[in-house]
Amino acid sequence: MKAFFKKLSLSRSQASPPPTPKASSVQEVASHDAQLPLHPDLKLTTVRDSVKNIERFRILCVGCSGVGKSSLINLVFGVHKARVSKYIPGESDIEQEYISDQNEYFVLHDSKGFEPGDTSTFNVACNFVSRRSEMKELKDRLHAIWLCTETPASGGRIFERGDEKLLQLAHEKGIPTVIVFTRYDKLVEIKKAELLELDDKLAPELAMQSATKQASEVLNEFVQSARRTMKNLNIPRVEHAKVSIYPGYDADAAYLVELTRDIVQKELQNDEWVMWSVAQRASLPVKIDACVDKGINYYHLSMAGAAPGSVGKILLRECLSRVHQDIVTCWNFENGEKVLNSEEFRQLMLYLVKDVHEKSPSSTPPDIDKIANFVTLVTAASAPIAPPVAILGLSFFFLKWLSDTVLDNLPSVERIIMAYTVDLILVLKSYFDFMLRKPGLAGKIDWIDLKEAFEAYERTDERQRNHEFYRSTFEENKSLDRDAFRAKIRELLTEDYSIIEPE
Ligand SMILES: Nc1nc2c(ncn2[C@@H]2O[C@H](COP(=O)(O)OP(=O)(O)OP(=O)(O)O)[C@@H](O)[C@H]2O)c(=O)[nH]1
Ligand SMILES: [Mg+2]
Repeated sequence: MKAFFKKLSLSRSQASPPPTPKASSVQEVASHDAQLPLHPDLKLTTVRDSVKNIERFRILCVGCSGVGKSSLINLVFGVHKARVSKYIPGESDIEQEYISDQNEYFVLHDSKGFEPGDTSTFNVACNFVSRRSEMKELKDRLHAIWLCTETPASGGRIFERGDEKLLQLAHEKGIPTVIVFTRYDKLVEIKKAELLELDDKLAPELAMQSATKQASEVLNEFVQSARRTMKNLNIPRVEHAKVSIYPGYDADAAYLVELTRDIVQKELQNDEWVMWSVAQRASLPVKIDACVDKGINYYHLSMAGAAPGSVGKILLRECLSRVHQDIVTCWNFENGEKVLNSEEFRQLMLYLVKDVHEKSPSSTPPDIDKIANFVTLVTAASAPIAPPVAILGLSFFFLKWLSDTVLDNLPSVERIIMAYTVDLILVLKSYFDFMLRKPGLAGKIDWIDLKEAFEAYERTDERQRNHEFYRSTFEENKSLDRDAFRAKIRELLTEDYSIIEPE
């Protein structure tokens, strides 16, 4: 996964006045949906509602210089390089907001660690945390803290008194906090070297296996001891995660992302967890969960007569378009607006799901050659603005049906919405997987690679199986209620992915 997160560059702006992003999709989302009311009873917010309200996930990284804060941020948010200022004595760097031009959905505050006797850094940090926790607007509040400390290799105190006090304060202010043990690979390497010194004939894989186990035991002892100290100081339990930016430790970064999401979801009352799911680029399950929980809410809002901007009934094509936009926002690929929200990509998605609408007795797989021709046309220099739908063989009747059909509890409508949602998530997932094997891609999306992702998805028998499922589940006169609908989508998607718990 590391390859995905290689590039990185954060631009810096001052906290006050708040940063003005360039022509950004945050702004586009905000202006596009400015007039959209939420439906308070239903709590059916969409991904775009969360982006509109929260704008960016605001995270504070605290830790001594060199512990690996910037490297971790690069890894988790899939950016190239966290340009971090040199600390100037007396200047409070924590106030500075770092906003990446490669991932605009998070804002980073960076604080050096608390050395004994350095009360000024500590006071500035506490002041910042208190103030940011009390701000009126959700978007201005601090949404999470990562207290970073290098994974200890030998005995000694892990936390300074200042760290303990910060944990206490974060608890009082209700700010989700995780203790992050960085550069974990170094502990594993130490253990491996010790083992090889004892037995130089030990096979490298066996040495690595034992070293991994021993490192985990050593860290666990530190954690238990730190927990005892905190208990004595009446500091409530704070969750922890270990990380490394090195290959082979991807599951640890994904676990940190999942843990952060869980704590944010539990401690904060709003949709900050959705903003987190959008901003991070290290965990597939976190993205998929948010898509399932929020991505199809426009459809449910429409069915409840509460869809934003609706006067009368919503048309199926409009609904698919809103669901599409929401899921694409959640995936937060660089270039996502340009490629994934294009009319051409929407046409490809319709092509992918059209067979669930047709009356033939079994699903027909999409023609890979047609997709290839279509992509060639889309990417050709002399291409017309919208390539002829005819290449894909999207029938006039199918398109007209989508454009004329009003949303209703009709099996044919539910079938298409479910097929579109699941297929879109699986194509994006396929691209995500594919990208990890191509170091140069690093979070960007383009047509040629997207085509390969389509083909990879097509090669799985998952598509065929899912399409048969949609057709059999939504037979004539059979429809699902909101919870059952969501549960089915989750079921179809979770067959294929699972959260990997690191040791
Ligand atoms: N072995 C190992 N080295 C790491 C890891 N993460 C970061 N490093 C290295 O540690 C050094 C410091 O990393 P940074 O990410 O710049 O640390 P920082 O906490 O941001 O440091 P300041 O910006 O000075 O506060 C760099 O040389 C990184 O390459 C890791 O997981 N394992
Ligand atoms: Mg740094």
